Amino acid sequence: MTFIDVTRPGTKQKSGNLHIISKTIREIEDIFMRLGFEVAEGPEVEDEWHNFDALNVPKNHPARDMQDTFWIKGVDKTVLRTHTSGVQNRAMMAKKNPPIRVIAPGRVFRNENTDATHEAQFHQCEGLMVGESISMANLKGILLEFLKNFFDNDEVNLRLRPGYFPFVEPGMEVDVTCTTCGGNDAVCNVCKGSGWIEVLGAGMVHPHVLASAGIDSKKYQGFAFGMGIERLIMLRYGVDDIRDFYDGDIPFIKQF
Ligand code: 2NM
Repeated sequence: MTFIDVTRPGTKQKSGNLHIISKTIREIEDIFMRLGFEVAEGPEVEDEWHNFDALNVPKNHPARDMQDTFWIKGVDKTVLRTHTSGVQNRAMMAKKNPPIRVIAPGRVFRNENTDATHEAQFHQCEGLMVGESISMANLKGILLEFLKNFFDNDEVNLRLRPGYFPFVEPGMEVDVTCTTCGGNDAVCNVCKGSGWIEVLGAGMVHPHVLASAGIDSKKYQGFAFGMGIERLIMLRYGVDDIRDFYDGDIPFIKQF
């Protein structure tokens, strides 16, 4: 009988790790699940109706242009989704008896030039809550709870400014207390001394959007919001170029 020499140590295996985007999506899901939200997913190749019509985006809206949206060549009325709102439409359709609380994280696509803060593909997390007597107070409460958890800071505050998104009315832009200086640095290079950073879009779901999903907009109201995941990560860790996430640079990826 021959014995194999087993005394030589094996080669050490290098272990990989989840990408910071995957990790952050899981973390965002955990926060919203604790607030009673379900997580929903849907297709990245979407039909025009789910991506635009059901969301009250007018037929002639510039967002539908080829410059802003990737239309699939040779397939009629089909796009790479520009947001995850189609997922929320399906969630509303599937569960017509509110309350509905759902978030839709995932990859989205915009046909635009890339620079340090823009990529042709990035990740979003949208959220939606529909029920009887849902108001902006609920929107503010949920978002504040999310931001405090995400930035792990109870001092974090938010403010709402008017903004326009076709799917909501009224619509607003949401600023968070500057996570770098806390509003205490007049020459802060992140908030430019204003003390606030824009991190989210939000609003009360437009009655047309509820109606497209078969929900009685006289009886039910809802709020919705959308945030860019890369942007949140950049703020939290001080990453200054969105392209770093996709360069496949191992030292960059390993540091999270
Ligand atoms: C945003 C801003 C405001 C949004 C709307 C919906 C839906 F499907 F319920 F209508 N989902 N997400 C929304 C609203 C997204 O992103 C900046």
